[in-house]
Amino acid sequence: MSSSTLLLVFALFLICCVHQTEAQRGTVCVVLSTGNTNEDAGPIVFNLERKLGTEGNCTVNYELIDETIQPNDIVAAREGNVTFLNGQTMATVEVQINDDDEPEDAEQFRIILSGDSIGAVTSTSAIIADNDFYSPWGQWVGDCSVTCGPANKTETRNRTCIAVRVSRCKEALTDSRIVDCNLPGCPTGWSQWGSWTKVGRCRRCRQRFLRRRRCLVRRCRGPRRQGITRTCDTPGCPRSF
Ligand SMILES: [Ca+2]
Ligand SMILES: [Ca+2]
Repeated sequence: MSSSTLLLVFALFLICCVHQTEAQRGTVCVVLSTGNTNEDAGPIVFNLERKLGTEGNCTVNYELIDETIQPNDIVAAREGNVTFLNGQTMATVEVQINDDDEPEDAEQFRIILSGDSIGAVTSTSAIIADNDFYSPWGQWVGDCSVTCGPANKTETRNRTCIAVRVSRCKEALTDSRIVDCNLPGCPTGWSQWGSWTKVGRCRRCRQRFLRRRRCLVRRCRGPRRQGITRTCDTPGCPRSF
């Protein structure tokens, strides 16, 4: 056998070995799993699948590329790698996302695989949908129609649409509820008598005084006011009659 023939056989042997090694090790493709999600429903999970062989360990690198996302939208390293162990066919890359408070459009990023063992599909995109449509609810507001005793009141609260597109706000902006007024029980009967107060002017050393009390319930029996006549507190008037 000539030297050129030997060289050709050796080259074919090497090619065959390489193909055999790749066939045994397989290749890894990315399969989008939870590609699109609301920003409060993370993480986004990319499934990686190993095909055409599962012998030995197989490592692929990945990179997360910003397409429209902001720097703080993803709470994860932008680079990493995944190792499939012998016999392993599936693995995942989980990307934690940030549930911010900023109204914004949906945002997109991409995962890209690299390495010696990557397959035909090495990249796919994921979309983070915004969930910031409304302002926080305001305070509950409502008054009771009575000042004491059992009663309910209707309270309302409001919020505003803060979404980038107003059409996204499909839920109510006003909320209401009926709650107990939680008032103290109403007093029974009359209040205490008030102090005596002068009525009119002092005439012939006599002065009319009056005091009143207030009914604290729906109806009361008895006088609402009392009157009395006293000596005027004026020099020259007798001390009493
Ligand atoms: Ca949010
Ligand atoms: Ca947001």
